[in-house]
Amino acid sequence: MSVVGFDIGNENCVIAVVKPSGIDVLLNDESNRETPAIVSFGEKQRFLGSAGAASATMNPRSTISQVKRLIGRKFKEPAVQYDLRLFPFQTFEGPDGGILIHLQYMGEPHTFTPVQILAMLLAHLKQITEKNLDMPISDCVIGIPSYFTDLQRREYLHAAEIAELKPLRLMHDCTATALGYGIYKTDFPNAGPSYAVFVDIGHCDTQVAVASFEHGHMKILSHAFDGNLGGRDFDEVLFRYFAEQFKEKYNIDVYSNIRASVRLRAACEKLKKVLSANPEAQLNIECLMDEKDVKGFIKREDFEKLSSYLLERISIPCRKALADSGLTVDNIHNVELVGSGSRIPAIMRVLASVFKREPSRTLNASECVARGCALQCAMLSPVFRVREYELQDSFPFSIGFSSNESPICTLSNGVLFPRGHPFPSVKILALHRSNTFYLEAFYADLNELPPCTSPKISSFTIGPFQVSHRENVKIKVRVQLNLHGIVTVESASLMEDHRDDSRGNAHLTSDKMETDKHKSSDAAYGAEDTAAADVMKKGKAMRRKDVPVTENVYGGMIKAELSLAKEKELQLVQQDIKIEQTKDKKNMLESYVYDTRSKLLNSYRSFATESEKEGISRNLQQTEEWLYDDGDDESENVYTEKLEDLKKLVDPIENRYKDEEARAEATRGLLSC
Ligand code: ATP
Ligand code: K
Ligand code: MG
Repeated sequence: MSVVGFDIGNENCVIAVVKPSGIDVLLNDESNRETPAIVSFGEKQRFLGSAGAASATMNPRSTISQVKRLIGRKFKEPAVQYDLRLFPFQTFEGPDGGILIHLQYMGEPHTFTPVQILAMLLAHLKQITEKNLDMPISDCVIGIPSYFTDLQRREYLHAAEIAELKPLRLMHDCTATALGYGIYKTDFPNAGPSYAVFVDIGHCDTQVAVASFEHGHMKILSHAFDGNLGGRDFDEVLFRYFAEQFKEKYNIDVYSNIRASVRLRAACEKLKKVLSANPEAQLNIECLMDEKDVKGFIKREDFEKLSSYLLERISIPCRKALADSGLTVDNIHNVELVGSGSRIPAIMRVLASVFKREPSRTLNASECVARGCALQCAMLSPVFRVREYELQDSFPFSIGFSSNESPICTLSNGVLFPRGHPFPSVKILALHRSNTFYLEAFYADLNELPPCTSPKISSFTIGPFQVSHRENVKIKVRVQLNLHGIVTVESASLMEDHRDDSRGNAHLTSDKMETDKHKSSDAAYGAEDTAAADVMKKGKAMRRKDVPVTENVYGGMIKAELSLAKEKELQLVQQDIKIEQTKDKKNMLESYVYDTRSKLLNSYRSFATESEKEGISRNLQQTEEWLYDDGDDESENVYTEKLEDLKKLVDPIENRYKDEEARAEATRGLLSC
């Protein structure tokens, strides 16, 4: 059993595992610590991660990146439409209003949902992990943005299921970072907790969290975000600058050419990185469009001026997180800056002015999320022992519950979990009903959410249950905001009062929230009471009976779609394996040709007649030519047969050579006795 943390970025993915010696970040097939979040569909197989990145400019229309941003979103959302215009691949609106990705694969049109693409990426990361650890894995913790909606979280779990992974937790990125920071922290102030702010600037988003740390535990006080502000937006500033310039200078419109846009965008991202270390940078792209080579130049200060509106926006979530935490800058002991998007030097200045201190970079900016996730996975895993450490996250959105149209009287407006509520958390509702009823979970304040989020989360049917005399009975409903930050009704039970005078009393009682339990991390799963057990309450004998609960989520995959997606993924995997095996066989044949050729000149020299040598050489020559020509793209069987044919010719010589070797060995053995 292994414990693994995955950071799935819009640009890069990182895998961390906890080992007895500490936390390791795993290397991918190219020996890199970061794996591009790219899935590319070639002519005959998929290319995932680094291999996908390599074919991005060759095959832009069938190469999918930034899929994380499309999970659980609607095609028509303005922010989605903005993103889709930047992507070289084709998308459509699905029947449920979601996004469908349309591409050519193996000469045929194919359609995938973002969840399927994410699953491919997860499966690839799983494969890298298994190869590294040399054992199968499934338990993991996956980082997610704190602003993910209920639906996005559920869709992430679906993707994980397709990839045959079992997330013990979907963990907010900044919470993971804070855990990795806090668990090793020893330098606490003399009195009271130590407060730190985490600012994570990635490729597409900016997330901020304020946390408090004390010996043995940490608490997230607030989360804030801008879901549309990251390194990518700075690339876009450069892209637009040069695209305009090239219209005048070279009379080319890169906007009209997908490949040219993809190449210019990639070049602008490189240029941006150069500007992080140098006061100026040059851009050179050969044959960008209309067979024209282009050149460009920009100074860092001009880049900063062009992107000043973006730089200013970074301060907004920072101030918001601080305000929501109830602290002021004077309370903050440390500001940690992470995420590779934060490497633009001007960002330091913005943060220094917001927090009135230079941010630190003590954490590994690109690995901290995965490391924190791996740690959390170890903490949650039953097979791993980790030092006792208490971790409390805070939920960024207010969630309300209503029943048959009217809010359940809890806090104002039916809010059951107000914004900033610690989670995981369980609340028990005591309702008085005589018949099957419905509960609706909804977002109580859409201003807290990314624009265009629907307020509807899910609905729950509670019932049927039997009552005598059509009277109201007391139903206890356990509502959970679980470890993933997903709202569910865990169970419902009918409370039967076994005293004689109980009837008639029940309907006088109004609906209410009975208890509010929130415990940190894994503890929350332990239900404190069992259904169908007798409980004694104020001397009364209460019997509880389970009432069925049916969940209906608004949007997302249904069971049948999920099993279809699993089947489809298996087929795609089979095809990839088939092509990989074919390549292996082809390589084997190729090396056999070269090997045998050199052996004919060396070890086989005195074991073959001239005519044998000639015959074999001719065959080798023919095979080599065939490999570059008709045999470049053949099936596995054909390569295997060719190899067998060659071996039939060569084996007699190989055998003579081996016999002689064995004789010589035996003689050596005799002599040394
Ligand atoms: P997200 O968190 O949005 O899902 P991610 O986790 O993949 O995305 P990161 O890997 O943290 O994102 O950061 C990627 C961004 O960092 C890219 O926009 C990249 O261009 C940018 N970046 C990397 N190195 C530098 C650098 N030296 N200077 C400026 N930007 C950089
Ligand atoms: K990342
Ligand atoms: Mg990130």
